[in-house]
Amino acid sequence: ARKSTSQGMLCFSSRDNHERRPPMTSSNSIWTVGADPQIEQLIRQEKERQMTSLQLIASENFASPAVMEATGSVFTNKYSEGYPRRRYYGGNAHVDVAEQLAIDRVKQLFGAEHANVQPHSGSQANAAVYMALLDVGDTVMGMSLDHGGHLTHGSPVNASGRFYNFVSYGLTEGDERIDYEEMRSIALAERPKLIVAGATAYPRRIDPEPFRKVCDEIGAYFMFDAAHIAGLIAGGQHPNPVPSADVVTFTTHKTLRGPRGGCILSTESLAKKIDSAVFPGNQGGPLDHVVLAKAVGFREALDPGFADYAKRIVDNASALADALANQGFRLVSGGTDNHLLLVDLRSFDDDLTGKEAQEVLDLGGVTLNRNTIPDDPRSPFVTSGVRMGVASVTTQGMSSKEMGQIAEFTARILRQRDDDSAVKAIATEVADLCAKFPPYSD
Ligand code: DSN
Repeated sequence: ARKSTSQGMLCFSSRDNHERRPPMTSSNSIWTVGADPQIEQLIRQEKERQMTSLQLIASENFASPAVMEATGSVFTNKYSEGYPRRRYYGGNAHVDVAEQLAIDRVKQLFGAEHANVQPHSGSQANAAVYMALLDVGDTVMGMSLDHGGHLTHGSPVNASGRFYNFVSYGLTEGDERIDYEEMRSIALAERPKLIVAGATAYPRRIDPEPFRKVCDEIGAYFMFDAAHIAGLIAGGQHPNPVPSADVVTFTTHKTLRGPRGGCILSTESLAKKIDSAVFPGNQGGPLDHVVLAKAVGFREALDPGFADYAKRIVDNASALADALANQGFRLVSGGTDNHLLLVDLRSFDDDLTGKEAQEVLDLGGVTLNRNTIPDDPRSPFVTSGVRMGVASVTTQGMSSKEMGQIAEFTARILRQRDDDSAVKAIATEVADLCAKFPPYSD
Protein backbone atom coordinates (compact mmCIF):
# COMPACT_ATOMS: atom_id res chain seq x y z
CA ALA A 1 0.00 0.00 0.00
CA ARG A 2 1.13 3.54 -0.64
CA LYS A 3 2.13 5.73 2.30
CA SER A 4 0.22 8.90 3.10
CA THR A 5 1.99 12.04 2.10
CA SER A 6 2.27 14.96 4.46
CA GLN A 7 -0.67 16.61 2.67
CA GLY A 8 -2.74 13.50 3.15
CA MET A 9 -2.78 12.75 -0.59
CA LEU A 10 -2.82 9.19 -1.90
CA CYS A 11 -3.62 7.88 1.58
CA PHE A 12 -3.91 4.17 0.82
CA SER A 13 -1.48 3.11 3.60
CA SER A 14 -3.82 0.97 5.68
CA ARG A 15 -7.26 -0.48 5.45
CA ASP A 16 -8.20 1.60 8.47
CA ASN A 17 -7.02 4.82 6.85
CA HIS A 18 -8.76 3.91 3.65
CA GLU A 19 -12.07 3.40 5.41
CA ARG A 20 -11.86 6.74 7.16
CA ARG A 21 -10.79 8.64 4.06
CA PRO A 22 -13.50 11.08 2.99
CA PRO A 23 -14.65 10.84 -0.60
CA MET A 24 -12.35 12.85 -2.82
CA THR A 25 -15.21 14.97 -4.06
CA SER A 26 -16.51 15.94 -0.63
CA SER A 27 -16.36 19.59 0.38
CA ASN A 28 -13.64 18.91 2.96
CA SER A 29 -11.43 17.19 0.41
CA ILE A 30 -8.16 18.84 -0.49
CA TRP A 31 -9.01 18.08 -4.12
CA THR A 32 -10.95 21.25 -4.70
CA VAL A 33 -10.18 24.18 -6.91
CA GLY A 34 -10.25 26.28 -3.74
CA ALA A 35 -7.16 24.49 -2.50
CA ASP A 36 -5.31 25.71 -5.57
CA PRO A 37 -5.45 29.49 -5.18
CA GLN A 38 -3.87 30.20 -8.55
CA ILE A 39 -6.54 28.22 -10.37
CA GLU A 40 -9.32 29.55 -8.19
CA GLN A 41 -8.16 33.07 -8.93
CA LEU A 42 -8.01 32.39 -12.67
CA ILE A 43 -11.59 31.13 -12.70
CA ARG A 44 -12.72 34.16 -10.71
CA GLN A 45 -10.84 36.52 -13.01
CA GLU A 46 -12.15 34.93 -16.19
CA LYS A 47 -15.71 35.01 -14.85
CA GLU A 48 -15.23 38.68 -13.97
CA ARG A 49 -13.87 39.41 -17.47
CA GLN A 50 -16.83 37.68 -19.11
CA MET A 51 -19.29 39.52 -16.88
CA THR A 52 -17.86 43.02 -17.26
CA SER A 53 -17.03 43.14 -20.98
CA LEU A 54 -18.88 42.49 -24.23
CA GLN A 55 -18.26 39.07 -25.77
CA LEU A 56 -18.51 39.66 -29.50
CA ILE A 57 -16.35 36.82 -30.83
CA ALA A 58 -18.64 35.27 -33.41
CA SER A 59 -17.80 31.70 -32.46
CA GLU A 60 -18.54 32.11 -28.76
CA ASN A 61 -21.69 31.92 -26.66
CA PHE A 62 -22.80 31.36 -23.08
CA ALA A 63 -23.86 27.76 -22.52
CA SER A 64 -26.71 27.19 -20.08
CA PRO A 65 -26.06 26.14 -16.46
CA ALA A 66 -27.46 22.69 -17.37
CA VAL A 67 -24.91 22.30 -20.18
CA MET A 68 -22.11 23.43 -17.88
CA GLU A 69 -23.28 21.09 -15.12
CA ALA A 70 -23.27 18.12 -17.48
CA THR A 71 -19.82 19.10 -18.76
CA GLY A 72 -18.49 19.18 -15.20
CA SER A 73 -20.19 15.93 -14.20
CA VAL A 74 -18.82 12.49 -13.22
CA PHE A 75 -19.02 11.47 -16.89
CA THR A 76 -15.63 13.20 -17.20
CA ASN A 77 -14.06 10.12 -15.58
CA LYS A 78 -15.23 7.51 -18.07
CA TYR A 79 -13.63 5.94 -21.11
CA SER A 80 -15.79 4.42 -23.80
CA GLU A 81 -14.02 3.69 -27.08
CA GLY A 82 -16.58 2.50 -29.58
CA TYR A 83 -20.25 3.32 -30.01
CA PRO A 84 -23.39 2.62 -27.95
CA ARG A 85 -23.69 -1.13 -27.27
CA ARG A 86 -20.41 -1.74 -29.16
CA ARG A 87 -17.74 -0.59 -26.70
CA TYR A 88 -14.22 -1.82 -26.16
CA TYR A 89 -14.37 -1.04 -22.40
CA GLY A 90 -16.76 -2.05 -19.64
CA GLY A 91 -18.95 0.08 -17.42
CA ASN A 92 -20.70 1.93 -20.21
CA ALA A 93 -24.35 1.27 -19.37
CA HIS A 94 -25.05 4.93 -18.63
CA VAL A 95 -22.68 6.34 -21.25
CA ASP A 96 -24.53 4.27 -23.86
CA VAL A 97 -27.85 5.83 -22.86
CA ALA A 98 -26.34 9.33 -22.82
CA GLU A 99 -24.74 8.99 -26.26
CA GLN A 100 -27.89 7.45 -27.76
CA LEU A 101 -29.93 10.33 -26.32
CA ALA A 102 -27.58 12.86 -27.91
CA ILE A 103 -27.79 11.00 -31.25
CA ASP A 104 -31.58 10.73 -31.19
CA ARG A 105 -32.07 14.35 -30.19
CA VAL A 106 -29.74 15.79 -32.83
CA LYS A 107 -31.27 13.60 -35.55
CA GLN A 108 -34.68 14.94 -34.56
CA LEU A 109 -33.41 18.52 -34.42
CA PHE A 110 -32.08 18.53 -37.98
CA GLY A 111 -34.08 15.69 -39.54
CA ALA A 112 -30.93 13.64 -40.18
CA GLU A 113 -30.67 9.94 -40.97
CA HIS A 114 -27.42 9.43 -39.08
CA ALA A 115 -25.46 11.33 -36.42
CA ASN A 116 -22.03 10.98 -34.89
CA VAL A 117 -21.77 13.07 -31.70
CA GLN A 118 -18.20 12.14 -30.79
CA PRO A 119 -16.01 14.68 -32.66
CA HIS A 120 -14.09 16.73 -30.12
CA SER A 121 -14.35 19.84 -32.30
CA GLY A 122 -15.45 21.14 -35.68
CA SER A 123 -11.94 20.63 -37.05
CA GLN A 124 -11.99 16.99 -35.92
CA ALA A 125 -15.41 16.55 -37.51
CA ASN A 126 -14.14 17.92 -40.82
CA ALA A 127 -10.97 15.83 -40.69
CA ALA A 128 -13.07 12.71 -40.14
CA VAL A 129 -15.34 13.49 -43.10
CA TYR A 130 -12.33 14.00 -45.37
CA MET A 131 -10.88 10.70 -44.19
CA ALA A 132 -14.21 8.95 -44.75
CA LEU A 133 -14.83 10.24 -48.27
CA LEU A 134 -11.42 10.99 -49.78
CA ASP A 135 -8.04 9.50 -50.52
CA VAL A 136 -4.90 11.51 -49.88
CA GLY A 137 -4.25 13.74 -52.90
CA ASP A 138 -7.89 13.93 -54.00
CA THR A 139 -9.22 17.25 -55.24
CA VAL A 140 -11.69 19.05 -52.96
CA MET A 141 -13.34 22.42 -53.42
CA GLY A 142 -14.02 24.83 -50.56
CA MET A 143 -14.53 28.51 -49.92
CA SER A 144 -11.39 30.58 -50.22
CA LEU A 145 -9.97 31.37 -46.79
CA ASP A 146 -9.52 35.05 -47.53
CA HIS A 147 -13.17 35.25 -48.56
CA GLY A 148 -14.44 33.65 -45.34
CA GLY A 149 -13.60 29.92 -45.54
CA HIS A 150 -12.23 28.03 -42.53
CA LEU A 151 -8.72 26.78 -41.81
CA THR A 152 -9.97 23.22 -42.39
CA HIS A 153 -11.23 24.14 -45.86
CA GLY A 154 -7.77 23.74 -47.37
CA SER A 155 -5.39 26.13 -45.65
CA PRO A 156 -1.84 25.13 -46.64
CA VAL A 157 -0.86 25.13 -42.95
CA ASN A 158 -3.74 22.81 -41.99
CA ALA A 159 -3.87 19.03 -42.48
CA SER A 160 -6.69 19.59 -45.00
CA GLY A 161 -4.37 21.57 -47.27
CA ARG A 162 -1.45 19.23 -46.68
CA PHE A 163 -3.26 15.97 -47.48
CA TYR A 164 -5.76 17.03 -50.14
CA ASN A 165 -5.64 19.14 -53.25
CA PHE A 166 -7.99 22.01 -52.35
CA VAL A 167 -9.23 24.42 -54.98
CA SER A 168 -11.41 27.34 -53.99
CA TYR A 169 -14.36 29.47 -54.96
CA GLY A 170 -15.01 32.92 -53.53
CA LEU A 171 -17.21 35.98 -53.47
CA THR A 172 -18.34 38.24 -56.28
CA GLU A 173 -16.49 41.54 -56.43
CA GLY A 174 -19.70 43.51 -56.62
CA ASP A 175 -21.97 42.40 -53.81
CA GLU A 176 -19.46 40.26 -51.89
CA ARG A 177 -21.78 37.21 -51.85
CA ILE A 178 -20.83 33.68 -52.81
CA ASP A 179 -20.25 33.56 -56.55
CA TYR A 180 -22.32 30.44 -57.34
CA GLU A 181 -21.56 30.68 -61.06
CA GLU A 182 -17.83 30.81 -60.46
CA MET A 183 -18.21 27.90 -58.02
CA ARG A 184 -19.88 25.88 -60.80
CA SER A 185 -17.33 26.69 -63.47
CA ILE A 186 -14.38 25.87 -61.18
CA ALA A 187 -16.10 22.61 -60.23
CA LEU A 188 -16.62 21.66 -63.89
CA ALA A 189 -12.97 22.38 -64.66
CA GLU A 190 -11.40 20.78 -61.56
CA ARG A 191 -13.85 17.88 -60.97
CA PRO A 192 -13.46 17.78 -57.15
CA LYS A 193 -14.53 14.61 -55.39
CA LEU A 194 -16.07 16.70 -52.60
CA ILE A 195 -17.46 20.23 -52.46
CA VAL A 196 -17.52 21.99 -49.11
CA ALA A 197 -20.00 24.77 -48.41
CA GLY A 198 -19.86 26.81 -45.23
CA ALA A 199 -17.66 29.49 -43.76
CA THR A 200 -16.20 31.03 -40.67
CA ALA A 201 -16.46 34.70 -41.63
CA TYR A 202 -19.31 35.07 -44.12
CA PRO A 203 -22.24 37.23 -43.01
CA ARG A 204 -24.80 36.07 -45.57
CA ARG A 205 -27.24 33.17 -45.96
CA ILE A 206 -25.76 30.17 -47.79
CA ASP A 207 -28.08 28.43 -50.21
CA PRO A 208 -27.36 24.67 -50.24
CA GLU A 209 -29.23 24.00 -53.50
CA PRO A 210 -26.70 25.38 -56.03
CA PHE A 211 -24.03 23.21 -54.37
CA ARG A 212 -26.25 20.12 -54.57
CA LYS A 213 -26.90 20.72 -58.26
CA VAL A 214 -23.21 21.12 -59.10
CA CYS A 215 -22.32 18.03 -57.05
CA ASP A 216 -24.93 16.04 -58.98
CA GLU A 217 -23.57 17.41 -62.25
CA ILE A 218 -20.02 16.19 -61.57
CA GLY A 219 -20.74 13.24 -59.25
CA ALA A 220 -19.16 14.83 -56.17
CA TYR A 221 -20.03 14.50 -52.50
CA PHE A 222 -21.56 17.58 -50.87
CA MET A 223 -20.48 18.56 -47.37
CA PHE A 224 -21.98 21.56 -45.59
CA ASP A 225 -19.93 22.95 -42.69
CA ALA A 226 -22.59 24.61 -40.54
CA ALA A 227 -20.30 25.32 -37.57
CA HIS A 228 -21.32 28.94 -37.19
CA ILE A 229 -24.95 28.78 -38.18
CA ALA A 230 -26.11 25.47 -36.66
CA GLY A 231 -28.24 27.32 -34.11
CA LEU A 232 -29.78 29.51 -36.80
CA ILE A 233 -30.68 26.39 -38.80
CA ALA A 234 -32.10 24.68 -35.71
CA GLY A 235 -34.10 27.83 -34.98
CA GLY A 236 -35.49 28.01 -38.53
CA GLN A 237 -33.69 31.22 -39.54
CA HIS A 238 -31.46 29.63 -42.19
CA PRO A 239 -32.17 26.86 -44.70
CA ASN A 240 -31.49 23.36 -43.38
CA PRO A 241 -28.76 21.78 -45.54
CA VAL A 242 -29.47 18.25 -44.27
CA PRO A 243 -31.96 17.29 -47.02
CA SER A 244 -29.52 18.36 -49.78
CA ALA A 245 -26.08 17.52 -48.37
CA ASP A 246 -24.43 14.12 -48.05
CA VAL A 247 -22.76 15.27 -44.86
CA VAL A 248 -23.25 18.20 -42.51
CA THR A 249 -20.66 19.06 -39.88
CA PHE A 250 -21.01 21.64 -37.14
CA THR A 251 -19.82 22.74 -33.75
CA THR A 252 -22.17 22.55 -30.82
CA HIS A 253 -21.03 25.65 -28.94
CA LYS A 254 -21.53 28.60 -31.27
CA THR A 255 -25.06 29.75 -32.16
CA LEU A 256 -26.31 26.33 -31.02
CA ARG A 257 -25.27 27.23 -27.43
CA GLY A 258 -24.25 23.73 -26.30
CA PRO A 259 -20.89 22.52 -24.95
CA ARG A 260 -17.58 22.86 -26.82
CA GLY A 261 -17.51 20.12 -29.44
CA GLY A 262 -18.33 18.87 -32.92
CA CYS A 263 -20.94 16.73 -34.61
CA ILE A 264 -21.45 15.05 -37.98
CA LEU A 265 -24.78 14.32 -39.65
CA SER A 266 -24.96 12.15 -42.74
CA THR A 267 -27.12 9.98 -44.89
CA GLU A 268 -27.56 6.42 -43.65
CA SER A 269 -25.51 5.14 -46.60
CA LEU A 270 -22.41 6.98 -45.30
CA ALA A 271 -22.95 6.14 -41.62
CA LYS A 272 -20.41 3.34 -41.38
CA LYS A 273 -17.68 5.26 -43.20
CA ILE A 274 -18.22 8.34 -41.03
CA ASP A 275 -18.27 6.41 -37.75
CA SER A 276 -15.07 4.52 -38.59
CA ALA A 277 -13.33 7.73 -39.61
CA VAL A 278 -14.18 9.36 -36.25
CA PHE A 279 -13.24 6.30 -34.19
CA PRO A 280 -10.77 4.70 -34.65
CA GLY A 281 -9.77 6.84 -37.63
CA ASN A 282 -9.19 10.20 -35.97
CA GLN A 283 -9.99 9.91 -32.28
CA GLY A 284 -9.70 7.53 -29.35
CA GLY A 285 -12.16 7.74 -26.49
CA PRO A 286 -15.01 10.23 -26.79
CA LEU A 287 -15.33 13.00 -24.19
CA ASP A 288 -18.32 11.41 -22.46
CA HIS A 289 -19.04 14.45 -20.28
CA VAL A 290 -19.22 16.57 -23.44
CA VAL A 291 -21.40 14.00 -25.22
CA LEU A 292 -23.74 14.14 -22.21
CA ALA A 293 -23.75 17.94 -22.38
CA LYS A 294 -24.44 17.78 -26.13
CA ALA A 295 -27.59 15.81 -25.30
CA VAL A 296 -28.57 18.65 -22.96
CA GLY A 297 -27.82 21.32 -25.57
CA PHE A 298 -29.78 19.49 -28.28
CA ARG A 299 -32.79 19.22 -25.97
CA GLU A 300 -32.59 22.95 -25.31
CA ALA A 301 -32.48 23.63 -29.05
CA LEU A 302 -35.54 21.40 -29.55
CA ASP A 303 -37.48 23.64 -27.20
CA PRO A 304 -39.97 25.80 -29.16
CA GLY A 305 -38.45 28.89 -27.51
CA PHE A 306 -35.19 28.30 -29.36
CA ALA A 307 -36.69 29.60 -32.62
CA ASP A 308 -37.35 32.93 -30.92
CA TYR A 309 -33.75 32.98 -29.65
CA ALA A 310 -32.43 32.35 -33.18
CA LYS A 311 -34.61 35.15 -34.53
CA ARG A 312 -33.38 37.53 -31.86
CA ILE A 313 -29.78 36.74 -32.86
CA VAL A 314 -30.46 37.59 -36.50
CA ASP A 315 -32.39 40.76 -35.56
CA ASN A 316 -29.61 41.89 -33.23
CA ALA A 317 -26.93 41.33 -35.87
CA SER A 318 -28.92 43.36 -38.34
CA ALA A 319 -29.45 46.16 -35.79
CA LEU A 320 -25.73 46.20 -34.98
CA ALA A 321 -24.89 46.35 -38.70
CA ASP A 322 -27.13 49.41 -39.17
CA ALA A 323 -25.74 51.11 -36.08
CA LEU A 324 -22.12 50.49 -37.16
CA ALA A 325 -22.85 51.81 -40.65
CA ASN A 326 -24.21 54.97 -39.01
CA GLN A 327 -20.89 55.31 -37.21
CA GLY A 328 -19.02 55.27 -40.53
CA PHE A 329 -17.97 51.62 -40.80
CA ARG A 330 -18.34 49.69 -44.06
CA LEU A 331 -19.94 46.28 -43.65
CA VAL A 332 -18.63 43.61 -46.02
CA SER A 333 -21.58 42.71 -48.31
CA GLY A 334 -23.44 45.71 -46.91
CA GLY A 335 -24.87 43.93 -43.86
CA THR A 336 -25.70 40.52 -42.49
CA ASP A 337 -28.26 37.70 -42.64
CA ASN A 338 -26.79 35.71 -39.76
CA HIS A 339 -25.17 36.26 -36.36
CA LEU A 340 -21.95 37.89 -37.56
CA LEU A 341 -20.65 41.01 -39.22
CA LEU A 342 -17.44 41.59 -41.05
CA VAL A 343 -16.38 45.20 -40.61
CA ASP A 344 -14.05 46.91 -43.07
CA LEU A 345 -12.24 49.50 -40.94
CA ARG A 346 -10.81 51.48 -43.86
CA SER A 347 -13.88 53.64 -44.38
CA PHE A 348 -13.77 54.59 -40.69
CA ASP A 349 -10.02 55.25 -40.59
CA ASP A 350 -7.65 54.17 -43.32
CA ASP A 351 -4.69 53.93 -40.93
CA LEU A 352 -6.47 51.69 -38.44
CA THR A 353 -5.60 47.98 -38.71
CA GLY A 354 -7.67 45.09 -37.43
CA LYS A 355 -4.87 44.19 -35.03
CA GLU A 356 -4.75 47.63 -33.45
CA ALA A 357 -8.54 47.81 -33.29
CA GLN A 358 -8.81 44.40 -31.59
CA GLU A 359 -6.21 45.34 -28.98
CA VAL A 360 -7.62 48.74 -28.04
CA LEU A 361 -11.23 47.49 -28.09
CA ASP A 362 -10.21 44.76 -25.66
CA LEU A 363 -8.93 47.44 -23.27
CA GLY A 364 -12.24 49.25 -23.67
CA GLY A 365 -14.23 46.10 -22.81
CA VAL A 366 -15.29 45.19 -26.36
CA THR A 367 -13.89 41.75 -27.16
CA LEU A 368 -13.79 40.64 -30.78
CA ASN A 369 -11.25 39.34 -33.27
CA ARG A 370 -9.42 40.93 -36.14
CA ASN A 371 -10.30 39.41 -39.47
CA THR A 372 -9.23 39.73 -43.07
CA ILE A 373 -11.77 41.31 -45.37
CA PRO A 374 -12.13 39.98 -48.95
CA ASP A 375 -8.90 40.64 -50.87
CA ASP A 376 -7.38 42.32 -47.84
CA PRO A 377 -4.24 44.28 -48.71
CA ARG A 378 -2.89 43.60 -45.21
CA SER A 379 -1.63 40.25 -43.88
CA PRO A 380 -3.90 37.87 -41.89
CA PHE A 381 -1.89 38.82 -38.78
CA VAL A 382 -2.61 42.52 -39.23
CA THR A 383 -5.80 42.71 -41.36
CA SER A 384 -8.06 45.62 -42.34
CA GLY A 385 -11.15 44.32 -40.58
CA VAL A 386 -12.75 42.92 -37.48
CA ARG A 387 -15.42 40.26 -37.08
CA MET A 388 -18.26 40.71 -34.59
CA GLY A 389 -20.90 38.20 -33.52
CA VAL A 390 -23.97 38.73 -31.36
CA ALA A 391 -24.84 35.25 -30.06
CA SER A 392 -23.37 35.86 -26.58
CA VAL A 393 -24.93 39.27 -26.05
CA THR A 394 -28.28 37.93 -27.31
CA THR A 395 -28.08 35.06 -24.81
CA GLN A 396 -27.54 37.72 -22.13
CA GLY A 397 -30.83 39.32 -23.17
CA MET A 398 -29.57 42.39 -25.05
CA SER A 399 -31.65 43.74 -27.92
CA SER A 400 -31.59 46.44 -30.59
CA LYS A 401 -31.20 49.32 -28.11
CA GLU A 402 -28.04 47.75 -26.71
CA MET A 403 -26.76 47.04 -30.25
CA GLY A 404 -26.81 50.81 -30.80
CA GLN A 405 -24.80 51.28 -27.59
CA ILE A 406 -22.30 48.62 -28.66
CA ALA A 407 -21.74 50.38 -32.00
CA GLU A 408 -21.28 53.66 -30.20
CA PHE A 409 -18.79 52.21 -27.68
CA THR A 410 -16.87 50.64 -30.56
CA ALA A 411 -16.64 53.89 -32.51
CA ARG A 412 -15.72 55.97 -29.46
CA ILE A 413 -12.98 53.61 -28.35
CA LEU A 414 -11.47 53.57 -31.83
CA ARG A 415 -11.68 57.34 -32.22
CA GLN A 416 -9.99 57.87 -28.85
CA ARG A 417 -7.58 54.99 -29.18
CA ASP A 418 -4.53 57.11 -28.31
CA ASP A 419 -6.06 58.29 -25.05
CA ASP A 420 -5.68 55.56 -22.42
CA SER A 421 -7.82 57.21 -19.78
CA ALA A 422 -10.67 57.83 -22.23
CA VAL A 423 -10.58 54.15 -23.25
CA LYS A 424 -10.61 53.06 -19.60
CA ALA A 425 -13.56 55.37 -18.89
CA ILE A 426 -15.49 53.72 -21.73
CA ALA A 427 -14.62 50.31 -20.26
CA THR A 428 -16.48 51.41 -17.12
CA GLU A 429 -19.53 52.36 -19.17
CA VAL A 430 -19.35 48.97 -20.91
CA ALA A 431 -19.19 47.23 -17.52
CA ASP A 432 -22.26 49.19 -16.39
CA LEU A 433 -24.17 47.97 -19.43
CA CYS A 434 -23.02 44.37 -18.88
CA ALA A 435 -24.09 44.52 -15.23
CA LYS A 436 -27.69 44.90 -16.43
CA PHE A 437 -27.42 41.62 -18.38
CA PRO A 438 -25.40 39.21 -16.21
CA PRO A 439 -24.62 35.98 -18.10
CA TYR A 440 -24.15 34.04 -14.86
CA SER A 441 -26.12 34.11 -11.67
CA ASP A 442 -24.30 33.03 -8.55
N1 DSN B 1 -12.33 29.49 -34.23
C1 DSN B 1 -13.62 29.43 -34.87
C2 DSN B 1 -14.06 30.77 -35.32
O1 DSN B 1 -13.76 31.72 -34.63
O2 DSN B 1 -14.73 30.90 -36.33
C3 DSN B 1 -13.68 28.45 -35.95
O3 DSN B 1 -12.89 27.35 -35.70
